[in-house]
Amino acid sequence: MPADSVRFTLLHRTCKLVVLLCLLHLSVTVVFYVRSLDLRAPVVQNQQPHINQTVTPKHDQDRDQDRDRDQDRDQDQDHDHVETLETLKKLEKCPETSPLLVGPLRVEFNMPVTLDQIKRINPDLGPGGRFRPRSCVALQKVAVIIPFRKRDEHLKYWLFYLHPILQRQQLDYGVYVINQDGDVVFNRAKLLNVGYMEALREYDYDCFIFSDVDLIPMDDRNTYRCFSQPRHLSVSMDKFGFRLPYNQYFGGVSSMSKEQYLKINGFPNNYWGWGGEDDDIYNRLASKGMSISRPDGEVGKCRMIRHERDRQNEPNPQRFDRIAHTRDTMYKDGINSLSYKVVKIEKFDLFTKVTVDVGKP
Ligand code: UDH
Ligand code: MN
Repeated sequence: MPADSVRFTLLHRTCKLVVLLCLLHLSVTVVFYVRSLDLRAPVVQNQQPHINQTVTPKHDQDRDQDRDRDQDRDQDQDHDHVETLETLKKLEKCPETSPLLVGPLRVEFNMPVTLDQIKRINPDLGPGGRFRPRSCVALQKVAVIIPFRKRDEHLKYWLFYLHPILQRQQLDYGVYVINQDGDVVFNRAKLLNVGYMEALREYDYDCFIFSDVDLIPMDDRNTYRCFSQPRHLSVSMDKFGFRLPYNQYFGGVSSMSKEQYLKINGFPNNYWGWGGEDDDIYNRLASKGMSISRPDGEVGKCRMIRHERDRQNEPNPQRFDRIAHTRDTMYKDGINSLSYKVVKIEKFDLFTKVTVDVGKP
């Protein structure tokens, strides 16, 4: 082969190699560029649902706590800026379903909780356990009424779990603990009537949640608000094997609008001791042609803190006789015949405590 031809082949091969290398380099660059685009999108999406969370879903709770703290710090810094923007534009109504909800929650009662710690993880609460969302106007003004006497340990867990849930539900709410003064026999329904009256003296609430102190929802989609019919919220309790004990059951946690409550003349005042008052309330609703609205069994799951029967709250032997006559008694016994004496009103950081003398049987 002539020398020229040898040189040409060599040059030709070298050029081919250079072109191949260029192509290789180009494709590697393209692959890395595309991958970097793919990676960036999901990270942004994953960060979204963590905004404003305090209690997190079952499995991620511990890991998320540090991250949430960091985000809270960032949010505090952004807060002034957001506030100015909000005052500039008129706030819109909150959406029908809050975007902050996380679904199923881990609920346990074996760790110690303190009021200070609960206060720290709920920095947006106002005195007396009041809250309203910052970014939108809440759809309902909700008073949460808790009948109470000597259950401080249960109340701590209630506050620990419920405050973050109620905030994620974007409610304009206040928590009222109605504490029966003295040691005479307990009267749950009368305390609920007192709660209705006392909450309304403070703010123009349009919805009332009546909750036992020892019941905690296991899913934040179980919204503590009012519906077009009276709502039973604790539909699937661990103590009843996560089932409804009977169809007419209305005990534990329920909600009623002002209108629904007034239509049945409130609750009975003369059920002293344990039992029957919830069935009386059911009879009142039924006699007014109302039906019970409920969440489904999954969303309505909740846990009751285990406890012994309290002193001075023995089963009421008169209860069967009384619930047989609801339709005759409901118009003279209720919110229109309620009498009580307020002993003390205390505004704590996490709740308002109304101590009340409800008299005796
Ligand atoms: N409550 C008090 N203090 C009392 C009694 C009742 O705060 O002394 C309130 C409290 O909000 C409670 C609610 O009234 O959640 C209902 O009373 P309860 O929890 O005693 O009713 P429950 O049906 O219990 O849950 C019945 C007694 C179970 C005894 C089980 C023994 N193993
Ligand atoms: Mn109980």
